[in-house]
Amino acid sequence: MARPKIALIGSGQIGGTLAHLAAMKELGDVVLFDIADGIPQGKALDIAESGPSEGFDATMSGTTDYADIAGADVCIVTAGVARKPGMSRDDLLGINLKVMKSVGEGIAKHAPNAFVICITNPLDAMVWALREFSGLPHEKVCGMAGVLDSARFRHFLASEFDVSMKDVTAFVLGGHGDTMVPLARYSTVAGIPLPDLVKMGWTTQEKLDAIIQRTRDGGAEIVGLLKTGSAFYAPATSAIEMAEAYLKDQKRVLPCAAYVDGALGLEGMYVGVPTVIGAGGIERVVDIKMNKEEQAMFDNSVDAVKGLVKACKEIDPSLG
Ligand code: A3D
Repeated sequence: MARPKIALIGSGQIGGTLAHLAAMKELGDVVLFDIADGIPQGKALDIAESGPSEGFDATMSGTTDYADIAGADVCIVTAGVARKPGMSRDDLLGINLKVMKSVGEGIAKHAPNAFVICITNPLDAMVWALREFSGLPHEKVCGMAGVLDSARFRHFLASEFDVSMKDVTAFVLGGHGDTMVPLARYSTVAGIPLPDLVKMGWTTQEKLDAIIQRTRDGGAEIVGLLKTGSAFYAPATSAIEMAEAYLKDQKRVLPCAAYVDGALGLEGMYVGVPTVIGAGGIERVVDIKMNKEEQAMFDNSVDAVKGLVKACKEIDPSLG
């Protein structure tokens, strides 16, 4: 059986890291695409030359021609611009919306059967626009944000409790922005919910609140340190986790920006929710129940996403 084909649309910081990770995990043959001629070809050759030492079997190629992504099983989209210090994710909207149009059309023409994972910011609006421009089925187009935001939350919690991060599960829902909703009640250490751990004296409510805020600001913290761009190692790892769930039909339960129509009281929109990812793409949205306070935070986040989608429609009336 032929190896799966993974097309990476955008070969910048995240795109290059995605290619390296996909190779190391032998998820399939990789095609790096970018409009900046030389970058995808150079990164593909560099990673291919790490193959003999690492011992992976996967071909790497770079291109500026959409025809080369033909028949891709997975497309991961990072094309566009990233944040610099002082910019919010929403500042990227106008530029990246135009990029989503060309990417959506390229995927529709050459890889219409792919499972598409969008990473380009502002995430929830861009994944919606990418789906509109590509016309692919909703369950085959999703966005990566919740896995990363939850991983950041898990990392901070594991450090606070001095336990293995393997035993920390966490849930972050809503839009990928300042309004994201880390859900303490559904986050656990080996099944013990965070509010119980506060009662047990493992941490204080104040410390937990600070960790939740640090999770919300997790992207900005890295932008502030790097000064030249935004995070790329953890975002790439998170998207690879989703791609692997699809390619291996793992039925992973992962939070991601998915099309929700009916669940969680939402009607036909993309936002961060718990999902099941398997060979069918987004196979299910987990319709969790929130308490009043959580629901209010989620509603606020949903409104922020709706505002961004409205702005997209104003910029490009064809999105109607
Ligand atoms: P960067 O290193 O700048 O790479 C972007 C690449 O896209 C560059 O190589 C560009 O040449 C290329 N590009 C620009 N326009 C096009 C086009 N029309 N077609 C194809 N390629 C194009 O950025 P990055 O890799 O650090 O980040 C990529 C995106 O991910 C940005 O929008 C970030 O804001 C976003 N991001 C999202 C998260 C989430 O958690 C959702 C986290 C981190 C970054």
